[in-house]
Amino acid sequence: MIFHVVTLFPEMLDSPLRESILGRAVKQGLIAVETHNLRDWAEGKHLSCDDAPYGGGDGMVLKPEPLARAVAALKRRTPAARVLLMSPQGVPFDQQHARRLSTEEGLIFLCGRYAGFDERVRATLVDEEFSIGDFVLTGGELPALVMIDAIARYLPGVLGSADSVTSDSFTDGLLEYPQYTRPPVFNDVAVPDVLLSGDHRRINAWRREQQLLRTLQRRPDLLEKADLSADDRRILEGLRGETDRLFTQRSNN
Ligand code: 9D3
Repeated sequence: MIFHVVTLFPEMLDSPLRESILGRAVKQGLIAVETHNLRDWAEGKHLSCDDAPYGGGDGMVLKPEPLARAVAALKRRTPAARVLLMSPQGVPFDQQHARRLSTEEGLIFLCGRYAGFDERVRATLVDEEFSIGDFVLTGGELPALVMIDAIARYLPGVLGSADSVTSDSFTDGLLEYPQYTRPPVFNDVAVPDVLLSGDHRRINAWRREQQLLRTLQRRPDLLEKADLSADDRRILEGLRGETDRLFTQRSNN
């Protein structure tokens, strides 16, 4: 799969793409990431890519023509590529998007900075618009990198078998269970007995219950979409009852 990133700051992407799992995937030719300077498609003496907004107001707006020339040039290279706009107004990127986009032949990421995009970029050049969450960054480069990272993990050979995508907690929609390694006691906190029992049925049951408890406590919103068995639902009802009783006791004191 080929990722094209169009940006005014192509060097922002360089070093993360050389490291660790992504770096190895690039070396092995499992993915290719090309960064492109938007200024290469700008015109005029100053090669400007932005301009003042019609109607007035602060800030600048990214001009549509350089972006259009960039998309046209990159589609000649990768005709089937989908064009993704990085912006705070986009759909919140999630694990389902990562999995779906991993089946594409190529992706073209358009990154802006504080200057917004001319609306006709959205209307005529872009297939999908993504945000990576409700916080303000200085540009779309890190979001593009985040999406590339999440998408690349799904490509065959990118992950070692130890870190498999199928065992990701987000795959069944629950948070992960607590993990422990040596020593058996650290800062007066002992490893739960069940994990030392060697009884793998009990261990698996405990881990599933911990997943449900954590998700209930930290991310109850995830439970609505989670992939839950009848057993899970029964355990969850028990946990809900327990935490409700605790809460009632505390608020009575
Ligand atoms: C919505 C705020 N805009 C009003 C003028 C200004 C603005 C602030 C920051 C426009 C762009 C940016 C830079 N952010 C991104 O380009 C961006 C982003 C983000 O800030 N948060 C989460 N996801 C993304 S994807 C692209």
